[in-house]
Amino acid sequence: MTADPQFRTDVLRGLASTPKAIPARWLYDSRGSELFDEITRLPSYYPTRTESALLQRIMPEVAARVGPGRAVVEFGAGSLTKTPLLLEAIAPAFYVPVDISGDYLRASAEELVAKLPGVPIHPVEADFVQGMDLPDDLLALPKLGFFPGSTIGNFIPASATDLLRHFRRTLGTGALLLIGMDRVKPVERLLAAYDDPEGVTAAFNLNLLERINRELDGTVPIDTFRHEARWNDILGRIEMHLVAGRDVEFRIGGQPFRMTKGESIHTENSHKYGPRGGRTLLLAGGWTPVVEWTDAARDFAVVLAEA
Ligand code: AVJ
Repeated sequence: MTADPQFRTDVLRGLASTPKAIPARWLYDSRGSELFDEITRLPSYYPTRTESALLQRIMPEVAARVGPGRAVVEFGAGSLTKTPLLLEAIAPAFYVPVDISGDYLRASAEELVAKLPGVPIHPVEADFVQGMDLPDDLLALPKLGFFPGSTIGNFIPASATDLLRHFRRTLGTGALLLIGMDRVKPVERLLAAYDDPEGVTAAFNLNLLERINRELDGTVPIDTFRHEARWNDILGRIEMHLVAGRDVEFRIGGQPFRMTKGESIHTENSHKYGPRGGRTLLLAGGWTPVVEWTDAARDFAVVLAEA
């Protein structure tokens, strides 16, 4: 298999820096996406089921505020459970899933077409993180951006702000944005969600090392590493790390690396927001919150904001 040159660059650069860190997007190869899907069904991983139930409950109200005839632009290829809740409720003019992976986009668009025969789908292959323009035939329509899943939490606040500004530029004035954000909650619950007793999140994290060995000709001794979820209180985020259990040396594409016992590779951030922090982030990104909904336990928030 020929590796993505960006994967090689990110891994070699990330392992040469201090502290070691690799961008989270590389966790999601096909095995990683499968494992993430399994994570969303774990008893201790509350975000997916909490957000889905919340979306289901609030959809009549969302539909009343959003109205029909919009182009719904989802940043990411869309989930078969969450996206239909929105599209069935609001009668959009178009559904526009945007994803960097064309193959994934086409496969998921096909499944959604089957589920929602009445909604015209217009997939766009683009890297929404870099900022992008919509096809001309959609420009005249009013827009609703959809960014569920607390994916915004993967970005450090400076990048999250840039991303929200890109969304605003892509969608234009008068646009609305429906976004999911995970809430700060007791540390034990957060740690359980990111270090489940079943070991699925550990397998998801360790899969990155398998991918490195396979795609980048690596000799990383995977058994030497263990998954760790940490709550970083000052930065308000869960961090995933791969911690070396002993001093180790390995090569990646011929290049040597060494790590000392206890040293880690930081692989993912998942920022959690309180009500003020979440809304301030939206405002900093150019979006004015209009309504915010949460589940009864206040575990997860969905915010409707306007450009
Ligand atoms: C897909 C980024 C929302 O941060 O909760 C879940 C990813 N990582 N368990 C999250 C994830 C480990 C997830 N997001």
